[in-house]
Amino acid sequence: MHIIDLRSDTFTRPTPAMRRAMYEAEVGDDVFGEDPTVNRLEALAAERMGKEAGLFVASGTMGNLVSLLAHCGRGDEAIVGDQAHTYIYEQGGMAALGGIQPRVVRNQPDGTLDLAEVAAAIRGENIHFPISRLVAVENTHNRCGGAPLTPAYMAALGALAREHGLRVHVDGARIFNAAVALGVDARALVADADSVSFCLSKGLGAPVGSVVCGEREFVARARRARKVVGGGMRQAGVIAAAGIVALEQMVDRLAEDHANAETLAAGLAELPGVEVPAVLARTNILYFNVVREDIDAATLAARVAEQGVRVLDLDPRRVRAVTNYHVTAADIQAALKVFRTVLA
Ligand code: TLP
Repeated sequence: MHIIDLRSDTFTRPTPAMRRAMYEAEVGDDVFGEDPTVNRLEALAAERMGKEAGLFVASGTMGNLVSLLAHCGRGDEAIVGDQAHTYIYEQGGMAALGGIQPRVVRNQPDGTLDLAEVAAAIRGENIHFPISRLVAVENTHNRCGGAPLTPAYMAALGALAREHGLRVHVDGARIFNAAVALGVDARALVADADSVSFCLSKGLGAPVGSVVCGEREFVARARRARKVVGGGMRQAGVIAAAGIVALEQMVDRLAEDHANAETLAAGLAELPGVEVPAVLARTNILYFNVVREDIDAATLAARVAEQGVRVLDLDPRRVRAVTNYHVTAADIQAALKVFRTVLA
């Protein structure tokens, strides 16, 4: 059976060009700063983000963790969205490993944090209070329908943060999806942030890795944090090589994933009892709600899986489908046919 895997863009496998680059990669001991391929990737990533320096890390989770450890001390507070990956899906790493207290603000449906709510969450000067150190946002926002945050929003958030002496971190796991969907340079999305962590191993197709970017001093602290969490990876050039190919060859084609997601969204919205929430701009993540008595999200996911279409039921009524470069426009039509059969 031909499998159409829409569970996540994390399922993407390396391209032939990546395999070749990995095979041929020049390597050294990266803990000593001597892996030329890692150094090349870090410089390239920093350049693409408009930041001074970059740090190659094992995963998006590690990227966020070492960024938070580099920004915040024990007992400091980090303002995060209630739907944030850092808050929901990272085992509370900031608290567990960094003693950082998350201060939760509701995410708006478009993935933003309301600036008045952020302002209200910032602590005043008082011996009883923790110190507000950081505000973290997610772009694109995974649980908010893959919504991209705009440069205008980031500028306003950055101004608020600076006014109160807070730093800004962007969980930019899918920052290039945001950039492509909005038609802006990724630099414009992080110009007002002190740090960004973006993933090579999602829509960009690399097998492993993320890069944290920011000022040189911040990256030096993040590098120390990476070491203490066991992320010093030695001859990591073997995987960094695929990351370079990802940045050079896989960014522009994300537009195809977005177009496929839009086709899927439009087709699903026509089916009885399916709701597709609107987004500012469609990226590669699509959530839809199954609002019917006779079938819930888990049953729907199981039924379409029998016919080769894989999606994730993340909540009882919510299903997630993520387009990626293994899924063609023809696959989307085939998947819609399966959904039509199951939901008829
Ligand atoms: N997200 C995964 C799952 O954990 C849900 C996925 O399939 O979407 N930030 C964001 C916004 C993410 O979506 C993810 C992964 C991460 C960070 C963590 O990246 P990894 O999985 O590399 O640790």
